Amino acid sequence: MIKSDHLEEITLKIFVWRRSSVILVFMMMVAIISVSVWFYFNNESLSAFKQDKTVREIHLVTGEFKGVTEDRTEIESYRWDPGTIFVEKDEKITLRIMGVSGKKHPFIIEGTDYKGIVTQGEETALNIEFNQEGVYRLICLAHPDMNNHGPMVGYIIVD
Ligand SMILES: [Cu+2]
Repeated sequence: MIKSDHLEEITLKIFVWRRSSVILVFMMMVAIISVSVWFYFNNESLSAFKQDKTVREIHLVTGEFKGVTEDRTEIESYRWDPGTIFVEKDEKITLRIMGVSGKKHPFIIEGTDYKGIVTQGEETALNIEFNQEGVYRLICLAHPDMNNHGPMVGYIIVD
């Protein structure tokens, strides 16, 4: 009898221990999941906020200079305005170029893969980022020099 009672007590203890450990494990899992979910959403909102804050917008327009020489020859030159912009190294920039003068301006940023087309009456947006300091030229391929209604060349100073 004594032996059997003792065994019962042990069985009960194991049962109690097991039950409480199951509850403990369950509560820990709930806690871990809650914390993970909180971090997941919190991090996402933080990074979204950070991104919005670090992308700087720079606005340009396409302009046009016109003149008449003494022999009454009309001359003109398309321009990016402003003609020089300053950005930080590794800074995230959105260039927004509004087409005011000239029908189409296909362009490249020399030394990079960045390119696009600015069309009259429309805005062209381009996300750019430079990992090396230097002076980068924004060149309109239709008006690159004075013989082609240019030079339509802008300068991006990365410092
Ligand atoms: Cu052009």
